[in-house]
This record gives sequence, C-alpha cells and structure tokens, in this order.
Amino acid sequence: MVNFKTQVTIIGGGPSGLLLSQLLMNEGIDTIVLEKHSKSHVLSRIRAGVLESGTVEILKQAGVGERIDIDGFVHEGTYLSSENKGFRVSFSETVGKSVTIFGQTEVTKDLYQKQEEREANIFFQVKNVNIIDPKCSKTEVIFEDEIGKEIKIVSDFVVGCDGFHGVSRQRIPLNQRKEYERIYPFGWLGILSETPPVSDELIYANTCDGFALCSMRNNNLSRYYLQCDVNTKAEDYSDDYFWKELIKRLPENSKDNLRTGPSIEKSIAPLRSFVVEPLQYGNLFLVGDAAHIVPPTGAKGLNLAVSDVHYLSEGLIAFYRGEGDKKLFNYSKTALNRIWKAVRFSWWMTTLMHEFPGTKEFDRKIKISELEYLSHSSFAQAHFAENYVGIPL
Ligand code: FAS
Ligand code: PHB
Repeated sequence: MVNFKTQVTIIGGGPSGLLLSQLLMNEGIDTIVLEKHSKSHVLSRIRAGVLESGTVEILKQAGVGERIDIDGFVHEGTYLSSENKGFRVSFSETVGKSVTIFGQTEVTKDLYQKQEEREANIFFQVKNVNIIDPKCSKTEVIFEDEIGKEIKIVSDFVVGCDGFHGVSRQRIPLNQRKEYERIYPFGWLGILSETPPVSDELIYANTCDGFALCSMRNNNLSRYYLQCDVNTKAEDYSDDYFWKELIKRLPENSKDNLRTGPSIEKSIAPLRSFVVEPLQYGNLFLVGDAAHIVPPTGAKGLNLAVSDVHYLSEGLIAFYRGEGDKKLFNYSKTALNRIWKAVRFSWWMTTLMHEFPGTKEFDRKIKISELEYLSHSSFAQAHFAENYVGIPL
C-alpha cells in the first residue's frame, strides 16, 4: 500500500471540495482531493445557475471571480407569476443587493483550472473510499486509485464534500447523527436550449397546471424547468410537449417572447429537503450536499455549499495559524444556523410555487391569495428578497 500524509483530506471534487482545497492551499495548508468520477464527467453535469452576492465574494477570495465579472449576468430582481399574471420583486430596491447568473459548471471549471495551476493533489476515478476512524487524532482514508492501487492517506482532518450519495455522512454512526427529511411529490424536468432567454430576468411561475421556471446561461443559452411527475424519465417528454406545456404556464406578457428550439440537455431532478446534524464527528466534517439538500426552487444548493466552505475554511485556517480550535469546532453550529434558514426558505418557496397532488380548492385559493399578497406588499417582497439574495454570512 502507498502512503501519503497531508493536513486535510477532501472527499469529493465538486464545487465544495475544490473551493475548500483552493481556499486552504491559498493559506499554505496541504490538501488531497479524492474524486469518484473523471474531471470531464464532473464538468458535464448541468446544475445550479444563481450565485448569491456572498458566494461571488467568496469565489473571488479564492481567485475564481474574473469570468463571473465578465460573463455573469447581474440580476437586481426576479419575476414571479400566478395564474399567468406576472409581477416583479426588486432585490436592489428592497434589500439593496443582487444575484449573478453564472452556471455552476463554469464555477467548477474555473476551480479546476486554479487547482491545476497550483498543482493540487487530486485523484480522479477513485473507488472504495473508506474513512478508517474519524475519532483517531491522525485520521486515515484508504481508497483505490484509477488503476486499482490501494492508497492510504493519513491526515489531521477529513472533509466530506462528496454530495448526497457520498460515503462521508454514512461514516457518522446512526446513533450519533440525526437526519431530517421531506421528499416532495414531484420533480423538475429541465432543458437547455440554444435560444435567447424569454426574459431579461428569471421567471418563477405557478398555475393550476404546475410550476415553471425560466432561467438562462447566456444570451443564447436558455435553461427552463417544468414541474413534472418524479416517476417519469426525461425521455418520456418530447421537446414539443415541453414547449407547449411551458407556454401554458408562462405569464401572459412573456408568452410572445418565447423562442423555442431543440433541447441540448434534458434531465429530471427529484426534489427533497434534507439536513443531517451534527456536521462533525471527531476529525470528520461534512460540507455541501453531503450535509444538506434543498429543492432548487430557492437557488440555495450551491450557495449553501459555498457558505459551509467559508465557515469551515475559516476554522481550519485559524487552527493552523495556532489560533486554537474554537472556530473549527463551532463550525457545525455556525453552519447549521444558516443552513436551516435556507432550508426553510427553499421549503416555503417550493410549497408556494408548486401544485401538490390532491390539492383542495381551499388550498388553491390560499396559494393564489399569498401570491397576490406577495405581488402587492413591499414587506412581503422584502422578506422574499432578503432570503433569495442570501442572508448575510
Ligand atoms: P456535488 O454533488 O456537486 O459534488 C460531490 C462530488 O463528490 C461529485 O463530484 C461526486 O462525483 C463526488 N463523490 C461522490 N461520492 C464520492 C466518493 N465516495 N469518493 C469520492 N468522490 C465522491 N442547486 C442550485 O442552487 N440550483 C439548481 O438549479 C440546482 N440544480 C440541481 C440539479 C441536480 C440534478 C442536482 C443533483 C443538484 C442541483 N443543485 C442545484 C444542487 C447542486 O448545485 C449542489 O448544491 C452542489 O452541486 C453542491 O456541491 P457539492 O457539495 O460539491 O456536491
Ligand atoms: C438555473 O438557472 O439552473 C436555476 C435558477 C434558479 C433556480 C434553480 C435553477 O431557482
């Protein structure tokens, strides 16, 4: 067996693992990143699109902000609609902030580039990752590299950035962790199309037929989502069906702007809310989707992963600077405080904007009334905006 020593072993080479490695390496802290797939596979995943202003600041701190300034779209508000009647919530006029539209894939691409410039130690296509004993002062991680060679890493800390289906959360004994979950009875059918976006800002639409979201990646790459039956497959839906259903759910004043075209990507994402507590077990810490999942309605998934990385990196940097371990061992409590606020908002927005099976007429009237209230109340809009742009770190 080949042995390596490092300070922080990071399991997962998605946005949270790469960002954590970059922030730590910027402070001279040694890391090793283990990624289950190839780099091209990681970069082929189409995920998030909205970056909170706090996220942009942290990415710039890590040295990956240039392209966001050049190619990102700053949005000072968003459109919502109820029963095809649209209205706008201004972020800048209510809370003085904005969000930036810049694809997660591009963020991950830039993080890989920066990590490669730093000659970061990243193992791709690893198998059978096993965290030996997180309670031991020098924690061991054993895995097989891409040619099947068994490797052991000994490090001070191990960070699980390996997403919802990773191994790290399972390493916390069941009697030492508490999981909270809500599974939604629908999914999102998402497509990418090389067409101009239907609107200059996002549109979140609710109709009795269900939810729709209009987003974008650039002036000729649109991202659309439709609420769908989670027990179906993307190939069950033709492009023609998608466009016809989308136009039914759009606000009246946008229908004529819709430019349709062939989908270049089509996928269905299930929706769930999930949080595990605590986010630390011995020298093992959980970050990002390994620790929590939110329905993408509130655009919080990637942004929460970034704020976890911010808090944990601050704790690790303080530890290695000899400033003690208080901030590090407070990570779980600090991160969970912000996580639950984002989980609440994502649940609230998902419940408001989607149609649930078996909805009674009374429930429908309540939903329409709440959207009517949001369309006219500056206080309701300030609550929406404060949470959507991201509560302060
Ligand atoms: P990730 O899941 O991105 O990365 C985890 C990495 O760990 C992966 O590269 C995986 O290959 C690797 N890994 C897993 N097991 C491993 C093991 N045993 N050993 C080594 N590596 C391992 N968020 C939004 O804000 N808006 C959206 O629209 C949105 N859409 C989404 C659509 C889908 C289908 C999914 C699944 C998520 C979506 N999200 C969205 C959430 C998403 O953006 C996540 O929040 C974000 O990717 C979190 O980043 P990570 O924590 O790095 O987890
Ligand atoms: C996206 O552009 O993929 C996107 C935007 C906003 C969301 C979810 C996804 O709430």
